[in-house]
Amino acid sequence: MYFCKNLIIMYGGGYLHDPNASKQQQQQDDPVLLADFEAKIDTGEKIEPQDWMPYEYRRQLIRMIEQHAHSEIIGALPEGTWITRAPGFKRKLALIAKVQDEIGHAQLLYSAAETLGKPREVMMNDLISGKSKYSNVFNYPAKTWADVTVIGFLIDAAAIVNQLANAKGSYGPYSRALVRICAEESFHLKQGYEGFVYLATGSSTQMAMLQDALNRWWQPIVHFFGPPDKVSVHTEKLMRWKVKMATNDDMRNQFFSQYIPKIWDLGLTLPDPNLSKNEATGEWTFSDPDWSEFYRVIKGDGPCNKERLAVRQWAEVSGRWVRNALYKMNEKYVTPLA
Ligand code: FAQ
Repeated sequence: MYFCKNLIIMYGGGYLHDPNASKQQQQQDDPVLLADFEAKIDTGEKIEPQDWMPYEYRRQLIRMIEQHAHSEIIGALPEGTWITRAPGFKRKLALIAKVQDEIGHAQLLYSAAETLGKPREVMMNDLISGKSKYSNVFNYPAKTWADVTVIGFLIDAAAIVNQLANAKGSYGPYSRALVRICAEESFHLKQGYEGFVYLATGSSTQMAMLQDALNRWWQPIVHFFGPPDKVSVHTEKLMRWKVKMATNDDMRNQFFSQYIPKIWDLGLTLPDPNLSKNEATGEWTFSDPDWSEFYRVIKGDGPCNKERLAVRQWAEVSGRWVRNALYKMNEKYVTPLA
């Protein structure tokens, strides 16, 4: 807590939590400061934590970075359950390293969100109480080893499309964190693709297992980029402030162009008879996925939401003694006799 308070003071993040300001006062932005801020954004300058920023810019960034950080730690869970069952020593090692990287990404992202004034403990409480969102895709089970390769290949690929775009965004700490995260994600993508190709070119049983996993994951992956632009709530404002650098539909289309050909080349199919590309425009046609399922999942009612949060709640309670020990660094501890 001491550390968080220092961060807030250091970066001026108290703006969001000023106890003396009413909500209305906090939301009223000085028009001159706002014009300067928008001019900076237009010239491509980065916004840093100590800079003045509109209330809504700060609020939106906290929302997005926090959801991203939560997605990383929850995202480690479906693959994490496969560490002990990964086929062979090398695949175990690679999976351990990947899962560890995802947790590291969460650390970077929580730190970036903290520079905006929301303490990590509050973010963690909002996750485990179910108040905060995290990516839809991590609420589905990884039933077989093929699921792990689909996650490593296609979900990491989808994350890279999104994060490479966001890495060019206006908020310094977030964009710098994303540069490093993308470098690591590209290794994940390589290990996912290698495992995916191995199954696709293996026995008919391996191929069937992969096809089954792909069929189950396709719709959640299409959902991953968010609702269509015409109903996306935040895109317009976030694009204006260069927090998002591409729309949901553009990112989804880019992902289709880069990865559908790779899937088809391996002789696999996708569970959408309408998938086709207009070569002249580069636009893909696809069946509208079931968006009611997407909203149900992100509101907490997916196949694994309860299980995922239960793991985080358990980790919070059973790791509390470690955090308490860290916060009281000056306290003397008994030296163990044995
Ligand atoms: N899941 O107005 P929009 C990873 C919500 S990291 C859940 O279009 P926006 C690494 C949205 O929050 C994956 N909720 O929203 C890894 C909003 O609800 P709210 C995470 C979603 O923000 C790989 C509502 O719908 N990446 O995978 C989703 O403009 C492998 C309206 O939507 C990031 O978080 C969704 N998919 O655009 C780890 C990147 N989509 O808050 C382990 C940063 C939308 O009003 C293994 N985030 N919603 O209640 C973004 O780029 C954006 O937030 C989007 C959504 C593009 C995800």
